[in-house]
Amino acid sequence: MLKDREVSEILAKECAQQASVLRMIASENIVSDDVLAALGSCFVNRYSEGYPGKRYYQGQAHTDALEQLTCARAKALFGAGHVNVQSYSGSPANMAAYMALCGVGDRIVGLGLNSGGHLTHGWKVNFSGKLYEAHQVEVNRETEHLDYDEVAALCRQVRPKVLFIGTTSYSLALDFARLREIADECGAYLVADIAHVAGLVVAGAYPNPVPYADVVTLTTHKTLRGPRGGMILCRSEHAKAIDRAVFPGIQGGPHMNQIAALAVALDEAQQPAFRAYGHQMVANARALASALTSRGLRIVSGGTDCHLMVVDLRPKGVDGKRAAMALEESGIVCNFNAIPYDPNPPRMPSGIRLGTPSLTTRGLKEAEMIRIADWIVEVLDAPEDAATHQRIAASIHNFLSAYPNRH
Ligand code: DSN
Repeated sequence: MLKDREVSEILAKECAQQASVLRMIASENIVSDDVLAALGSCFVNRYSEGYPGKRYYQGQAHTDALEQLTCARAKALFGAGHVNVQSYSGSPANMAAYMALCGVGDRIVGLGLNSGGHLTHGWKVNFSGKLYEAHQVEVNRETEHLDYDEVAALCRQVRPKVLFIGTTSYSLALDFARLREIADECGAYLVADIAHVAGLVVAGAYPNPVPYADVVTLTTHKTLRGPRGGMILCRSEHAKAIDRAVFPGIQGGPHMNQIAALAVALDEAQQPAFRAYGHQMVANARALASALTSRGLRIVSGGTDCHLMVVDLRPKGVDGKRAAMALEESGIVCNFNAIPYDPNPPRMPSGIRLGTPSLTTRGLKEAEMIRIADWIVEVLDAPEDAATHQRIAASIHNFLSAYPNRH
């Protein structure tokens, strides 16, 4: 309980809500009490511009030790040549990758937003689409798979300085070896953005791009189950350029409390239990995708190799926004999401995105995914029926009392 009663009340309500609903936003998770404690530690009081041994402020013995420990853990976990743990989040990490590898106006190729990429992969209203000559590759219209021959053809035509590939809603595993070949063929740097799948990579449940990519960017708070933040892994030859792009290129002082929490999360991620957790996220997503498919829904790209999926709702005649609202009223929280080549506008797209990281952290397994699929379909069949929504929300509240909202 804080002295500030107003904030305390909001906090208490938020905690209660997080515990009582199925949190299926694919980019969210539940951190451990130790990660939370490190995030709220005395490191929040520090200012530490620079890097270990080269700070612009005095009194850095412990911040240096902390940052060195965090980098060592990250290097070991991902097998990377160099690590920078100072990025505030994923978008600044991606900005640093561009700044390190190319100049304003250079050509880049990235995965389109509706094909499962991210704003920072060259989307026109983002810095990446404004500062660079961005070309977007889309998934194949028929298969909704990334067609590597199409990527190669676009790269041959564009000859980008950087091929920037990563996913926020593309559910199939990427072939990083093939992407490396494509980048080499046109003389491009390869950047892999594994913000979503970083925890799966650590668990061995998703391919590791580190042997293939020049630079790998990630967020630390999704499947990796750490604090909100970003991280950059790179080949040693890019270390100086990456570090200079992060500081002083983009940021000032690193958030040392965030780095402390990251160190704790990385230690948790190297425990054997995390390996099982990573594989369970994927098993749960596959069980959910299969149950939804057998109940008449369509999974974009035909299935999932990771912790998430985009569900095409058109078979149910409901749009993504309406569905997401009805699901929220029913105790299921997710986000509306475009499908590839979506005929509907972005604020009212044809799909929703569902993810399993938080549910898996709570201990839910394949059998529970089938129950969740039943609830989801019941809501989608009655998107305007408040009584159905309230009944399901109460059932979910009751059901979740058996699964602690922590780990
Ligand atoms: N906005 C995040 C997501 O939900 O996937 C990506 O940055």
